[in-house]
Amino acid sequence: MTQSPSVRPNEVDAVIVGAGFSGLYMLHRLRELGYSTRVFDAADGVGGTWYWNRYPGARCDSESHYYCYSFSEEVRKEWKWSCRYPAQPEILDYLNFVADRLDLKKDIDFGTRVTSGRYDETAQGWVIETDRGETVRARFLITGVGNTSTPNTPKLPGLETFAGKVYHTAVWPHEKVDFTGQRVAVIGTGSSGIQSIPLIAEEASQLTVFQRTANYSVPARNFDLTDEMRREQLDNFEELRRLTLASPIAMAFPVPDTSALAVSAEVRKAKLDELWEVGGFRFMFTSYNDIVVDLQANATVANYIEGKIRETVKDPAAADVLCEFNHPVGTKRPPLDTNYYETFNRDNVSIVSVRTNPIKEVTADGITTANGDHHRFDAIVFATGFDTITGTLLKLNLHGRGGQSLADKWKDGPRAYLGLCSAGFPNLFMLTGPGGPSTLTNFPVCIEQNVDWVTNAIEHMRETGATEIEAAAEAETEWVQMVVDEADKTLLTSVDSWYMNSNIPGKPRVFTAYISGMPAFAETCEDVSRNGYKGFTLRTRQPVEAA
Ligand code: NA7
Repeated sequence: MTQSPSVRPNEVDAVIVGAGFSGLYMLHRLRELGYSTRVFDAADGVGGTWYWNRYPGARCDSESHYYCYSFSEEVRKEWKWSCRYPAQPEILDYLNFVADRLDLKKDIDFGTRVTSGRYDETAQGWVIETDRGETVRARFLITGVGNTSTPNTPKLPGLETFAGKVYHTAVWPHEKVDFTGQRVAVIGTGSSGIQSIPLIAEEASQLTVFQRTANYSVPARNFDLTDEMRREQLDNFEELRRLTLASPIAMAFPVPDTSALAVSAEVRKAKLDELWEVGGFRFMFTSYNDIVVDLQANATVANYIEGKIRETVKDPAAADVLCEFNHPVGTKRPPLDTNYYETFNRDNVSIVSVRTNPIKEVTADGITTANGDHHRFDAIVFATGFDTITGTLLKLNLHGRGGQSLADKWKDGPRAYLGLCSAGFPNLFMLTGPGGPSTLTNFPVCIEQNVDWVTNAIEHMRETGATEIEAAAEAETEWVQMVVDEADKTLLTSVDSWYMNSNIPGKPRVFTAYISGMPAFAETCEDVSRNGYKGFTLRTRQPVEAA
């Protein structure tokens, strides 16, 4: 049974924000080592992103056997994934299963949002406030708030006058939304739009897709797992884990070692044909090693995908819009789909290019575009993504040393050493934080590494009597610069994307992810701790002298 907030301690070793993949494992590690913890989550249950994103078609793009925790052999053996890419309800069931198996829920305050955090320099700890009016003191504040957790709803003129229903994929109702017989608009063609459009199209009487950026989607080719496949994955766990840990994107498949330009067009086509049938991220990430670093290599794959789209979509005008590319393939988060392009062959589906024909206004009964066309709708679905990376962290309203706010410190872009700690904000750890590799990797692997490293740092402090850990400003500056310099060696900084912090007008345009891969990141973190927490300052609180 969940304890009521009033009987929980208001002074603990650590406060953890978020009860998704990160927060749950963090709680488990700290509790196992005897640290007192409070965990807060605004949701009424565990799951983080998988709690909120319940839109039709929501599913994982990493394969199930490595999109999960690895730390517990029991969990691994007791849980059975149904398919290659599980849908949201199954992933949420998994996280509930883990939380129950490890008895985590009793230590989580659900339905509670952290509204502020202030670092008390004298006490060397955080003072955290919640929307339930509670104040909790903790030596450590650990955020596990995810990177895609604050929805972005564009401020379309007139939206408030719309008389129909408005949905956002990231805060989908818990009950089924029935679009049968309805005229529906979907705005946005990132992963969420691409996953939901085919299913909404099956119900709606008419579906209009508003596309700002044409995306390069690859078939997921989901399939059910047989007992034999599951047994094989378990039997080969060590080898698959080795592959995962050696992979820059932390996925259990081999890293390609050939340039797309080093082979003939025929050989390249044969390889891409083969991988197109395999589907999933294997298409992009096991084919050639220079797709996101060399424009010419990139074009070979982009052209291949364009060919597939034009082969699939029968209406040339719709295909033209779907191929209105303005960025190299792989420079925005690559989506995977099931029947996305095929959906545009349905009589009830059409597409509008917002790039050439922007939305002028929303009226009571629909959407008017710049060319004067008026589309009538019963429902509008925003699949417009998130105030990514920094959105939720900044909403925590954190103030560090000298009362400086994180929002002020990050006004020109996020700054964090190892993507985990920010100078001036001692004893704050940001799991999967900005400047770390998480958004370019398979999350659970990065999360486990982050949590283990933070746990070791806290253990090191306990062993040495240190009470405060803080990233040094110079180490942080070097890290932030290195993140940008490494990204500049690729094509990813040449476009607007949420990796570039530039998916929403007004955000500072700066690359936010460590691009050199999970193995290099893990090794760097190890090197930092092996060398006395290089780049950090550790301090010990002096006892207050008696008057
Ligand atoms: P994304 O990937 O940020 O996609 C959002 C989509 O919405 C994308 O096509 C945007 O176009 C579009 N968008 C955003 N604002 C507007 C406005 N004002 N008008 C029209 N279209 C707009 O979010 P998702 O939810 O799909 O996926 C997020 C991540 O979750 C995903 O990458 C996975 O990691 C899981 P843009 O490309 O910005 O021009």
